Amino acid sequence: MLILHGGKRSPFVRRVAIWMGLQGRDFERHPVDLFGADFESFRVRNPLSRVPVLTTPDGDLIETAAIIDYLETTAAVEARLLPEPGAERIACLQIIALANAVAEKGVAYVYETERRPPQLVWVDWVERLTSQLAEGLEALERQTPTAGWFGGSAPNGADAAVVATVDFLGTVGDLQLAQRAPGPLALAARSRAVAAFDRTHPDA
Ligand SMILES: N[C@@H](CCC(=O)N[C@@H](CS)C(=O)NCC(=O)O)C(=O)O
Repeated sequence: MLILHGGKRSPFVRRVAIWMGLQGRDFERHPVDLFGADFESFRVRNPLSRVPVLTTPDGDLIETAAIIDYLETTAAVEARLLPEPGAERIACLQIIALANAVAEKGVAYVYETERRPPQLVWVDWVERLTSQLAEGLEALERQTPTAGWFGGSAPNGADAAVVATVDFLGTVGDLQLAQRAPGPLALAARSRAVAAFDRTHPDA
């Protein structure tokens, strides 16, 4: 049995959870309290004490991209969520890269605005993150399909990444998602009809 370590809010953990759900895999979820009790003990799975970690018959895997590579290479061809090598795959991976970059900036924004003591918040850094998030969201907006999926008639890896990012940002202060990224928001709303997305939503 595969075990996915990490909580519901993390956009990286969620991307892996959606991915496994769309591939039809069984897995267990193990939440981890990295800012509390589990910080030191979790180093046995990831020396940096970060999630996601996927426990597999081949050992503990770290880093979302490497975990996804494992899931793709161990899945039957028809269950894969990335197109075959070529132009379509490059385009799909670029959407995933953009969604991932936006998620990274969102996580940095959360650390700065929710974790740092208020008297130590670096205002210029928050402004920089806010502008990077705005530009990244607008780039996602330009590329998101107005109906259906990035994957066409069925969701693919780009859908998993964009939905995970947008739903995570929905848990973060006021980033003006409705103005900046109505398309990705609508995609995330449509995705709730699919169990792999719905069951893993941060509110679920
Ligand atoms: N590049 C990493 C990023 C993972 C990451 O930043 N995870 C966050 C949760 S969203 C974490 O574990 N943070 C704890 C820390 O960095 O100390 C990946 O994609 O796996």
